[in-house]
Amino acid sequence: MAAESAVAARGATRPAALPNEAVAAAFDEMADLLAISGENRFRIGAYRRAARIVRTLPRALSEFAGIEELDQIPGIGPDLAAKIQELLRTRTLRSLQQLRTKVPAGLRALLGLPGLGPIRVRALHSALGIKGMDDLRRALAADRLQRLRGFGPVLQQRLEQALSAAAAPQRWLWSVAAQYAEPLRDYLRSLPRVTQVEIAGSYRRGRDTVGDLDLVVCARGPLDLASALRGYAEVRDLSAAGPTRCSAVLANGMQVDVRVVAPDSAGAALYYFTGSREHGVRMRQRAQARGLKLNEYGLFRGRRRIAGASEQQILTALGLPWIAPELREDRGEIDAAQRGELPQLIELRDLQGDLHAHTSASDGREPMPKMVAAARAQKLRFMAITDHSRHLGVVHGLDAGRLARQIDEIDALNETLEDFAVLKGAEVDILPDGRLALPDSILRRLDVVVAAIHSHFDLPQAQQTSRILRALERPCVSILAHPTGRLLGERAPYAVSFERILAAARARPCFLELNSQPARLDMDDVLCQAAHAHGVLVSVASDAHSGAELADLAGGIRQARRGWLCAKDVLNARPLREVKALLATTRL
Ligand code: DGT
Ligand code: CA
Ligand code: CA
Repeated sequence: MAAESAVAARGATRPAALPNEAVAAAFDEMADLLAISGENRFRIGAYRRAARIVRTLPRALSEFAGIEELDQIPGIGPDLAAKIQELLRTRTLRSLQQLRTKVPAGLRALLGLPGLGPIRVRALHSALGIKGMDDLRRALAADRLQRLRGFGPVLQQRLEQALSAAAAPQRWLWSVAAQYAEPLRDYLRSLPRVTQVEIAGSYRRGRDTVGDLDLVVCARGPLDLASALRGYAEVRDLSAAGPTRCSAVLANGMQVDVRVVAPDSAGAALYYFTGSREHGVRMRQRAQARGLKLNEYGLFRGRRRIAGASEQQILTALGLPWIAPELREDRGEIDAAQRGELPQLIELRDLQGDLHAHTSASDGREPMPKMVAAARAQKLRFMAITDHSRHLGVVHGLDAGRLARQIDEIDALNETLEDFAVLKGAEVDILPDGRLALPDSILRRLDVVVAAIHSHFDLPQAQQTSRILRALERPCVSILAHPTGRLLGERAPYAVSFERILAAARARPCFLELNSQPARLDMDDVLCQAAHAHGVLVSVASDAHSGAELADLAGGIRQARRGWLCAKDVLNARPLREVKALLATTRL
């Protein structure tokens, strides 16, 4: 009992460490509010850069030992270090609060709309008194934007479209949700009488975005969940509070559903709240067909519970092997499990190397030796350096001359490395007409050419498709990078016929990328399945712009698992010798 109350006291008073994402979000907000206020762009840029640095930091800021250590982070000076310290201590910034009193809260959201930068947002505010999305919607409906300079009919139409899309409920990147979900899970685990806490819902299924968090808490005996949640610093509000179920809203607006269950029901509850809804329906039908009843408390024959403590117990009682959460989407996984034909899903440790990474030679943040060291630290055996080709969009893109020098640099570096190979590569722009931004003469000297679209996203489908097909016909192209161009929450996939691209990739042959950047995760799970069905190997690639971003590969693997991929379906899960041979087949 004494031990228990000690844990209780620790659980109740331990403040939740502020997630790095919250620090990054505060800096982003500073930058936005300064921009709307018309502040100087260097100050704005400093906050934006700091947000990016904090977001890709592999370690929690709360673990740093004070200002001195924070100051050591590359790109973070003493002023920003003090701001981080203030955030960690007080969870806010005085300067941010002052700005908030000057700039209406709703104006910030307008910056996310297409065509609206700080200058236009300021104009909307000063000329029309617009304070947010609703005001803008009304102003558009009443044709009041006509009188403002710089708001032509095309922009007005784009704004109307974007405003209706923005009305959809907010979703969070999986990587952002993780920064809030995992500390909350750990906090709940520290409470007395709690034996198990799992994050369920779409988060556990590894979806690329998450609508809300669902946690299942298993406790022996009573648990005052509501007080526990109120005592957690990130919780802003409890929207529902009962003995077995609470809903909370976090400081950033994220909704959290928490259920408390007894040990006998822990597996059943976890299964139920992991979902998906459609998968759950199928499972209950399967139980019914066997004269059983499945719900969040267990699997029952009449009133007797025959399984419930663990998920595997329930699956076994229903005659099924383990079904990984990533597969529970009602895409045929239950039938495949029944037939014993579920794929042996790829795992992070299966990856042997990475075929898409940048260095400070183009827009990366670290020089090649640092990137290589980071790859080795991740136990990878090879890494392709694929800096950008020279192009309007990328300021430091490589032309043929600089790429030739980088090739020499890689040859020299490889001389010094044991048990690791640096592959020579480039990420080459596909121009609007399907030509590539670099000539064959230099591309032929590379081990891997990653071709990518970085402009003209809104061509009509037929034109976009033939643009890509034309690029894939080029003799040196090995991999089509981020094949749909989507940016989660920002940019829809471009219009293309994937059937034709997959058929071409298969015939050629060349490979498709699953880009692991948290906002890309491109291809999605459905396209991964299509690639597999067409027999096209997938490169699960980091697209890292710093060593720390190699950690994003874990997200790519989650998505690959959702796409039913095994290690043998993934190009860079094969040993280097095989990868080299396969890349050689892409040379016509
Ligand atoms: P999200 O939050 O939109 O990313 O997606 P989920 O899948 O996390 O959905 P959510 O949070 O509404 O519910 C979590 C899981 O709980 C869901 O996958 C299945 C289960 N669940 C929740 N409500 C219901 C329901 O009314 N009926 C059924 N069959 N299952 C439910
Ligand atoms: Ca959810
Ligand atoms: Ca939920």
